[in-house]
Amino acid sequence: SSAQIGVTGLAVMGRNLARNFARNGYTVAVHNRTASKTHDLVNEFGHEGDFVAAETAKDFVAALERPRRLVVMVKAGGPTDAVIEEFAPLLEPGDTIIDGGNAHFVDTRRRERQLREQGIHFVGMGVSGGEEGALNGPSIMPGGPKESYDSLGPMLEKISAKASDGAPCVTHVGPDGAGHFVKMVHNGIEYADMQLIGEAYQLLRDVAGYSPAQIADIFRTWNTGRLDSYLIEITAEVLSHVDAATGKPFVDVVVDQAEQKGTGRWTVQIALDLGVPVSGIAEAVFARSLSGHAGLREASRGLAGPKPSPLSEAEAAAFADRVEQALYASKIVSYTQGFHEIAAGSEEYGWDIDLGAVSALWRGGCIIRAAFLDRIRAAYDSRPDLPSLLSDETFAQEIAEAQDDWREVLIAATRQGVPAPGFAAALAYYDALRADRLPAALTQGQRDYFGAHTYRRTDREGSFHTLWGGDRTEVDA
Ligand code: NBP
Repeated sequence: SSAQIGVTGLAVMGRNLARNFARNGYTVAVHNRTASKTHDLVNEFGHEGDFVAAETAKDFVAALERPRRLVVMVKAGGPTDAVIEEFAPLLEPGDTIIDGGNAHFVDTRRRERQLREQGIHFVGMGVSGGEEGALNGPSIMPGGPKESYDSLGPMLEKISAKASDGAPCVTHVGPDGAGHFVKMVHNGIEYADMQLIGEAYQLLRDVAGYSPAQIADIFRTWNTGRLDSYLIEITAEVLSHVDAATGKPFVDVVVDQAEQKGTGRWTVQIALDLGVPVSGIAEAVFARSLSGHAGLREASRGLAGPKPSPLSEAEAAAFADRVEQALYASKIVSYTQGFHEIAAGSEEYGWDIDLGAVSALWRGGCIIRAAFLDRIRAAYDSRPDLPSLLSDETFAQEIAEAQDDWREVLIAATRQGVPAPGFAAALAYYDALRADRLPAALTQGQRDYFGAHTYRRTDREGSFHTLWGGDRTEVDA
C-alpha cells in the first residue's frame, strides 16, 4: 500500500489525470474495467512517474495508502454507480471516493448521502479543460465534505492549472453537490460564450461581408483586448484553417448542426427549477437544438426575409467595432446570469459558495478561461453581497458605453435577417432589469381576471382581487 492516490477509469480523461498526478511526484495506483488499458498506460507512460497497475478492484484498493483516495473517472450516470457499488464494500471509514466525471449534482448529492452512512467521504469533483487540461493542469471544482479537502486539496493544487498570478485553479467549492453544480454552470456559460462568438462571426460574415480569414484576424485583434480568452483564441484558429481536400475555409465544409452532451441543457433545466432567468444560456442551448433540425430547416428555406447586403469597407470596419461592443456586453450578461444561478443553487442547498473564488478558479485550465474572470473576482471581492454582476460599477459603466453599439448591431441583424438570439436575449435581459415598470403588472391583471389569482398593489400592503365578472369592485383576498 504505497500509492497516495488511485485513478480508476483510464479513458482519455482518467489516463491523463493519472499521468498528471504521477508527473507531480505522486505514486498513482491505476485501474480500469478492461485491464488492457491499465497495462497500456503503464507501458506507454510508466517512465513519467510511479504507477502501480492493478488488475482487480481488490488489488487497486490494497495498493492505496490509508486513508484511501480514489478518483473515479468513468462515464457519468450508471457506470459511476456501478463503480461505486464495486468499490464501496472494499473501503473503510475515512476513505474518500472522488468522482471526477461530469455527474449531475443531484446524483452527487445522493451518492454523498449514501456513502456518508458508511463513513466514506464522497467528493463530487468538476474537472474542466478536456484531455489536454487533465494532463497539463485542469480547472478543478471539488465539492464534498470540507475535511476531505484538507487532505486532497494540496494534491489538487499541485496538478491544477495555475492562473496568471500563480494561484492554483482549484478551491473547495462547497458541500456535497456544489462542485458538480458549479461545473454544470461553467458548461452553461461555455455554451453561451460559444453562441455569442458564433453570432459575432455570422454578423461579420453576412452583414460586414468579411471572409473567414479576415474574421480570424479580427478575433486575433479582439484577443489582445478585454475579450482575451481561450475561446476567442481558438475561434481565430478554426476560422483561419483551410480544408486540405477542397481548399475552402474549414468552417464552410463542416455540417452546421451543433451537438451537445447535456450539461448546457442541465444548466437551463435547473435554472427553470430555481426560477433563475438564464435566457442567454437557454438561447445557446436552443440554437444548437435548432441547428440540428435539418428537416425543419430544409422545409423553411423558402420563407420570406431580407437578403443580407454587405456593407462598404469603411462601414464594415466600424461595424466590426460595434460587434465587439455587443459581444462584450452580452458576455457580461451571460456571466451575470450564470453567477445568479450559482448564487441561487448555493442558497437553495445551503452551500455557501464564494462567487469570487469560483471566478478565480476558472481563470486557468478550463474552456472559459479569460482575462475577464479577474474582473469578476475583483467585483465579488470588493462586494461579496453584490446582487448581480450588473450592479458592479465597472461592469455597469462598460455596458453603458457599449449599449448604443449593442443596439445598433441588433438593428442591423434584424434588418438584414441574420439571427442573433444570444445578443438579443442579453439585451432584453438588461433592458428588463433596468425598466421602471414591466408588463408583469398586466400579466397579474390577466391572471386575476381568468383565475382569481389575486395581485398586490403598488400603494398598499395586502393581496387583492377584482370582481371581474360582477361590478368590478376590489376585495381583499
Ligand atoms: P468516457 O466517458 O468515455 O468513459 C469511459 C470509461 O468508463 C472507461 O474507462 C470505461 O471502461 C469506463 N466504464 C464504462 Br463506459 N462503464 C463502466 C462500468 N460499468 N464499470 C466500470 N467502468 C466503466 O471517458 P472520458 O471521456 O475519459 O470521460 C470520463 C469522465 O470525465 C466522464 O464522466 C466525462 O463526462 C468527464 N469529462 C470528460 C471530459 C472530456 O473532455 N472528455 C472533460 C471533463 C469531464 P472500459 O475501458 O472498460 O470500457
